[in-house]
Amino acid sequence: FVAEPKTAAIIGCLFSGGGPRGGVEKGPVHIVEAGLERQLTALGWKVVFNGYHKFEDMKAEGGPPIGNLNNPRLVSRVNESVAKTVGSHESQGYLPITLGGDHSLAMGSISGTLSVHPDACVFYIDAHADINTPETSGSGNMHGMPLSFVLGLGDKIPEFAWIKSILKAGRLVYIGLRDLDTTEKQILHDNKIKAFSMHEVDKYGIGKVVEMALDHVNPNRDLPIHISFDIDALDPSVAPATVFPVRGGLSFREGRYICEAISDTRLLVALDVMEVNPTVGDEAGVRQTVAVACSLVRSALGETLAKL
Ligand code: EXY
Ligand code: MN
Ligand code: MN
Ligand code: MN
Repeated sequence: FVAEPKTAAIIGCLFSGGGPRGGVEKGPVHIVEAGLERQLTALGWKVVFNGYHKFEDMKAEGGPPIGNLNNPRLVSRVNESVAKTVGSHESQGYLPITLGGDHSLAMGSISGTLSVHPDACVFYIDAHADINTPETSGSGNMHGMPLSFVLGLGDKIPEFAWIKSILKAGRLVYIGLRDLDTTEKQILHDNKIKAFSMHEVDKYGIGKVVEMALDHVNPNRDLPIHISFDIDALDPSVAPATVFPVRGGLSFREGRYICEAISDTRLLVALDVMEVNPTVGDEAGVRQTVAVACSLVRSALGETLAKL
């Protein structure tokens, strides 16, 4: 299997229902208006962009509470729709770039990838593990839970029965972790999920970490790869405009390196860039964060400025 799509599809998801506050739904507009389409075209890609996904017709209020979940019905419907969009782009051979929006959207984007590539593996780049189940979550915010849903962990909730293709724990790998709930550490341990925290990035260096991550989820370098990149994986000095900054994160180069190395495998089938929140901090910080987000996308799609 070698994924060599020449067409990228931008899926801008104006959604904040999985997080604790708004603003993050404005992320995709900033990223697109910074010139992402033109930048990807300059790299030789055809770019499909059919406007933003606003989910305005999906107001899903009322109904009995589901555990402590915030906006469960809305999050479910939005993600079911995202999964369909991502899956339909991938089945046409396009590379979907899902722009968030809060990271609950990974529930849809990863489900969409698995519907077309059931053997895909996921590189989850984040300061956080986003793997609470509805039972373990203290906040009820679903951007802290997408992976428990795609892995099929936790009690089954009828509302989310549309999630059919389940990711095997051995096909998930993290890079950048540094802020986990105790419950999440237990889940990683119980399910033997491979994670390279910032401690391992410091210890081995990013080159070795990406190689070890690939060896774990993709030993023969023949499985499709989905990258879900939370901008808060990067150090707050690099990407300040996000709601859950955690110091001690990836440098700009480390973030780019992950994307460059995966681009080199020619196995990338889908990319998410999540949690850019243009309402956090000052204008310069927002501009910088948006520019960094665009740079990550370009590097995943083959830009190699740092290579001679
Ligand atoms: N683990 C915490 C929770 O479940 O609420 C915090 C999650 C933050 C998620 C951030 C954006 O990636
Ligand atoms: Mn958030
Ligand atoms: Mn996240
Ligand atoms: Mn995060």
